[in-house]
Amino acid sequence: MRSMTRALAPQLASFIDALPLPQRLIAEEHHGSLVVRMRMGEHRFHRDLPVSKIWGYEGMVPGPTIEAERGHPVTVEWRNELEGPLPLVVTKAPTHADAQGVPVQCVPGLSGGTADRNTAGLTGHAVVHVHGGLTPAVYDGWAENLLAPGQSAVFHYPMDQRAALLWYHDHVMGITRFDVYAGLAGLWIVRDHRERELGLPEGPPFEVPLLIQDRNFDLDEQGRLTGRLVHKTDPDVMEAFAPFTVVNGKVWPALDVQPAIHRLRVINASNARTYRLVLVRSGDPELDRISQIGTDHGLLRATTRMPSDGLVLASAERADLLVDFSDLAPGSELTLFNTAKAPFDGSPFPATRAETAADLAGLLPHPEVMRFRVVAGSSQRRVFPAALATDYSAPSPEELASAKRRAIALVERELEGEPNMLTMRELAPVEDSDSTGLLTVTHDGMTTRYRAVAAHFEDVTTFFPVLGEYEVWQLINLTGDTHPIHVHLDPFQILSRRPIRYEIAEGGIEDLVITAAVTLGHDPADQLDHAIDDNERGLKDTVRVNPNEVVEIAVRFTNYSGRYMYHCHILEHEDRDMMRPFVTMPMELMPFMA
Ligand SMILES: [Cu+2]
Repeated sequence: MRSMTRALAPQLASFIDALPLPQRLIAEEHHGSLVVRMRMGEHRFHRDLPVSKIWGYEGMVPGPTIEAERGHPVTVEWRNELEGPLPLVVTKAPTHADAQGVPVQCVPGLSGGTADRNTAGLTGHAVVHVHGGLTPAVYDGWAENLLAPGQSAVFHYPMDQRAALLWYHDHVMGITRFDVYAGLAGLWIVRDHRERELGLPEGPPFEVPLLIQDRNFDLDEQGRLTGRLVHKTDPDVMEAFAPFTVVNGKVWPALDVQPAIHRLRVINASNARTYRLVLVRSGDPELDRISQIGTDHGLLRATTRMPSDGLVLASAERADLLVDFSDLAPGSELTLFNTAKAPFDGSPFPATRAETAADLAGLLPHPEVMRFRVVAGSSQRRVFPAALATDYSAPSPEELASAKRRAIALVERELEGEPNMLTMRELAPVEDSDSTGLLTVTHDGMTTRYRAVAAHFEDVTTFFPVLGEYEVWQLINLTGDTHPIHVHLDPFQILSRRPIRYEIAEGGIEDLVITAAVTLGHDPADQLDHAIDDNERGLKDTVRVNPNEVVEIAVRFTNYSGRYMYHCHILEHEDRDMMRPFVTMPMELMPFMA
């Protein structure tokens, strides 16, 4: 393994390009009425790369940042003006590693793969979802309600929700991973009175959005990078993990900062890669410089410190950070590193070793993310209140006691001649003790028996949450990967994260037959602590479910009835059936449901 932990020489210089700030599209300046076109564009991901063809909102990567005010509805006419074909090469390399033993996902180029023909023919069907939006079902971007090139749709967003960093991205059934990878993603910021009361930085230069993605590019005959986007998988790994980290559309950029507190609005907008971010100065981690004030759906109740290993963000998770540069002299440099190997399984990695986190076997050839350079400016030190949000509380024991409980197993199905398929099973408790093909969950000597009642997206809907009522959803991970599970519509709160042991019978994961025994309790060989981080004690819409773990979340849908989706936000999983519908209903209609 010695050769596997070496770093690869980067083919692009790091910290050269200035961090771009996405164009702001402030809804109030347009009376709440916006037009956003999806267009083919040309984008330069790095000074030394040729231009890449992309599909982007307004032809840009990322798209414009839409900024809205709480309580002021926004209307967007989404115009699909995409021109095909899909501007990236999709390939599955024939081997997991190249002749030198380097995993093919750590290097550019097709690695012997051929261009996939079906994706090469895609002409640009699209549907827009505002992730984190409390959006009526008809405007939520149902994955099958597509706009063909030349078509458009007007979506109404009530914006009756607290301030938060949301994002909008493509959500087409089966090809979200390609459309988002091609560039169809942008930020959406909701602002409100409470944030202004706290005096938080708003807009440049002290509020800086960081949209983090990983991208790969093709090579020409001479081995030079061409700029053409490459989505590469291999026989062992069905997710695309790319070697180049891109922030706001630039590979390994740098940002000049004044000696002051900066508010970083961070989102992991990668297809599959999880990041564990560590800020390093002169070789040492400086996580104390950072405090976290918000998560997916906005402000936490109180400022929290970074977890000791660094800030973990799986696909679609967000963090609102205050970073204090006020004591630093001009010329100081701080570098953000990623220490999470891929596929991520929750394994710890000490922040002190962040600079040497490169790990080829862990598909992390270059841990660099970006750099901050302190420049001259009047040093500003401000103290923000420690108490932040006052508008939410944990569900009460009474509310939880009467809550409807639902169970979902995250499973891995072996397929002939293909990587395993990661997917989900909705479970229903059974009384009949003679049945076989069940999943059992044993806790304190009590065993609950479940059968799988839905496996695929198109299987019958089994979740009908009642508006206004709490439900407890139990996510049971029977796979070796961490899955970021995202629920559309209202945010949820994490109730518990507990270790499990489990045994799956030989061939025990079939469509609607799961033969497995789960026991609550810690396996001695399991190194994870299965704790809820302080920064997860807020309003979330995406939660990491680690291996050997069951996570319980309290969900409560409020205002909108209709058909929505929940899914793994690893786009390669979502696209291959790790996604299911649910239908929210007002209480008074429940007696009429068949
Ligand atoms: Cu997943």
